[in-house]
Amino acid sequence: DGAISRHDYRPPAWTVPETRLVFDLDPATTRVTATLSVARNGEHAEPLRLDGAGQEPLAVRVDGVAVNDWRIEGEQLVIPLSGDAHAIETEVEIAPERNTQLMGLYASGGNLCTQCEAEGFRRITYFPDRPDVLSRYAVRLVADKARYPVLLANGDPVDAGDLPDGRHWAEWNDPFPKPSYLFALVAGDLAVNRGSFTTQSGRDVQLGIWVRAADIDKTHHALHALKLSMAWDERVYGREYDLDVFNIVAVDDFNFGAMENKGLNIFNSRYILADPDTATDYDYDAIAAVVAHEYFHNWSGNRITCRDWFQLSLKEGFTVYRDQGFSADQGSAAVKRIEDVRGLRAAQFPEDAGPLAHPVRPDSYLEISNFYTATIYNKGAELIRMMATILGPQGFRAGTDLYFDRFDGTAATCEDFVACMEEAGGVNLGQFRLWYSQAGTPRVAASLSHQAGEGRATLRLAQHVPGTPGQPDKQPMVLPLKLRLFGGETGRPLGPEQLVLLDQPASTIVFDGITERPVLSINRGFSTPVIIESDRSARELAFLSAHDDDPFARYEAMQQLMLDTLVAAAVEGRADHDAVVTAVANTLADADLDPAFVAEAVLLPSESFIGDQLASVDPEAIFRAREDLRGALGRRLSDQWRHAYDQAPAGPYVYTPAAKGLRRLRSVALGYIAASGADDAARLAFRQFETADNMTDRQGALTTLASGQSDEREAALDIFYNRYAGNGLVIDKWFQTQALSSRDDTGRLVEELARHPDFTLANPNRARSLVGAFGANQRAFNAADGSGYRFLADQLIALDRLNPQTAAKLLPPLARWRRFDAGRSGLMRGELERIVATPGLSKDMFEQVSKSLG
Ligand code: BAL
Ligand code: ZN
Repeated sequence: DGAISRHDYRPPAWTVPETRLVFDLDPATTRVTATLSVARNGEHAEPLRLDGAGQEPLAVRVDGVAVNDWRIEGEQLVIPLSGDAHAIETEVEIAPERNTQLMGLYASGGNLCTQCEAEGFRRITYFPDRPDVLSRYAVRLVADKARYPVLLANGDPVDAGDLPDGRHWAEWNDPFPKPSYLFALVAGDLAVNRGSFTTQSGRDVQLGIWVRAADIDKTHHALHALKLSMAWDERVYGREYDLDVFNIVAVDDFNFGAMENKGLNIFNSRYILADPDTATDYDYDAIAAVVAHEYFHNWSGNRITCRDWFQLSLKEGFTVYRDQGFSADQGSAAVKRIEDVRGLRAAQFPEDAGPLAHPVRPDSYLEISNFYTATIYNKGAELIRMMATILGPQGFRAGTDLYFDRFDGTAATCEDFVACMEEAGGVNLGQFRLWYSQAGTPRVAASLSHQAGEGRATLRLAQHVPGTPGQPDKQPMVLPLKLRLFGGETGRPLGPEQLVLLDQPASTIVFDGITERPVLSINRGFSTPVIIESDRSARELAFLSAHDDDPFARYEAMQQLMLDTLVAAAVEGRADHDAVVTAVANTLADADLDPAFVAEAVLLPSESFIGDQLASVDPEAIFRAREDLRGALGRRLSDQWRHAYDQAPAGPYVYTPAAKGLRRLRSVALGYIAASGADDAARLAFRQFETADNMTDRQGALTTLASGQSDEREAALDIFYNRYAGNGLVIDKWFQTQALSSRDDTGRLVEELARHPDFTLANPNRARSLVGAFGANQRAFNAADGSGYRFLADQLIALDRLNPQTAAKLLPPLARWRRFDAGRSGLMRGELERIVATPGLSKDMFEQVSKSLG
């Protein structure tokens, strides 16, 4: 059935120590001449197999002599070879301007660029397109000089010159052997913001951020973040940069967020371009995080790459963990942890609980593009975090040093990484390895009892890992749980924080010397990515939300209290808001707290996260329960919200943790003022919208207005659109804000927006801003008449023809059909069946839909 299995891995029959590529670049027809030095790998009589994508080989030469005994098998070019080492030359022609998949060489905004991960290089030239074939690349680019004055590729520049016919050339050499997925070139009319960085050993590196000339003023934040990342990786992991240049190019049409090509990162422009007028604080944070992530890949991904794509989390999980650490060090570590856990719960937990669940190291796939998931990335990062917790800071650093040292220049496996942790940390991670092979989010039942007479507390823990596709029965995992007891009367900690490794199905922990009624703080810092089912009362949760010394646990207690309240309201119609109102009031009144933390703590859980707690999702009941609680909080704490709203940072916009926190709290407060039904809410929001000197405040106000019914709503949307017409990234926000709005007619508005002249499926950011955002809008998407499902299916069928990879990533909202009532699930299934019956469906979409139905 075309599935690829991890257990079928075999080392490559031929290696390619050296690769020389010549590109005669043109958007309509680009000629690629590839010369591969190939070497037989071991004793065998296998021919050379080069991956392609349907190109016609215009010439095949072996050791300089044209041959015709080659054949095409499937999409591979098969060349019989007699000796142990040969020079293989092929020529093909490709058409970048017709490449709508945005994989391989393609055109974006008048420039030419590449994206090769995972299997895009085969769309450029014939090559063993697998990550364990590492080659040294020398590249010559030839192009029209007026149209493409800038010619970039991996590695260091060698030479450049002019040709007689208005064309010019540039040569680049990358001394580091790399897999083909890290190949990159860019030809374009670009301006550069240059910087430099001196490494810890004293080498000067030229940095360049390349964008269209009009955007050059929006590159300072990214350049600054790059320098911070380079210094951070030296300080925290001892990793130094290794080439003379490091270039980043921003392009508007991009499937991923960015790509870590050696020495030539190519970025989705949304993760480079920022100024206060067009980018929110969230954008600034994300830019720094993605710049850091791609830079960190230079070691965790490029110097050490993956043996095969089943090992994807080796580089992605580890690199996400590294970028999370970097971001935590730039501001509030507590707030960063809260944001990361919220992201994990929004994307990874539902994935792990549905038909697309897969282990962090999968066992099989049809299309690897479908495995760039929250499980590989974010759950993968949690696995690294747990090992760091188990080993402690010194042990973990010794482990990463050993890993970088031992596997530098190779293609490694997840197992290699874990073995280094084990060896350097002096621990046994045998059972821990189940985290790589077992899918599903473990559930931990925790129950604390107090034997007052004996001065003892007893904590009973039990774990359960739910069945997932292909894995009905699970073994118990190793769960590193940080916990601490607090005195319910005095608020004092009853002993230090403990790290408990729960590795049995059930376990009992006894605490002696507990005379005061204890309250349980568990999974502090979210030390293990599980669902805790505890029997803590509303009173205990409110207590922890005010007294826990771990900020994450404090946030978590508040979330649990809110969740319990909202679930009771949605399921039983019981609307008892008192405990939440009191707890939120206490948090708002606590002057010692960081406003950024307060903003996170007082925010209600999302509609979809509430839905995840229910046996069957009732989108309308959840929406109403949440709106009721928002309204009650808004009305009953009206003065407190007004007070928070008035605490604006002084002076013009600055991107600092303190100013960012105040802006965030203000926008949350504005949301509650609007929820209260206050007469002046829309006026207040509109005034903020009009007077804001930055996008954070402007979009915050627009978000509040977009869900309402006021006259100001229409006015603000028009002003916003006209002000930013032509700025694609901001117009994306205009589409997204409306797609995420919670009005009774949001579904109809989204259908209208899909007919807007600025809407196009050809640009992935635009497609995601409308179609992706709408899929995340639980109530609107799950309209009982199935209109949301039909809309998504129509869009996905159209997008699949252009760009299967981006289309397939937007499918998961439909995969959740089992979570809904019979009416909705029937309608969702109907759309899945319609998609899968579409002639010419991509492998990407087929895999996602068939697994969803299965
Ligand atoms: N490697 C694909 C993009 C990223 O994760 O950095
Ligand atoms: Zn990555």
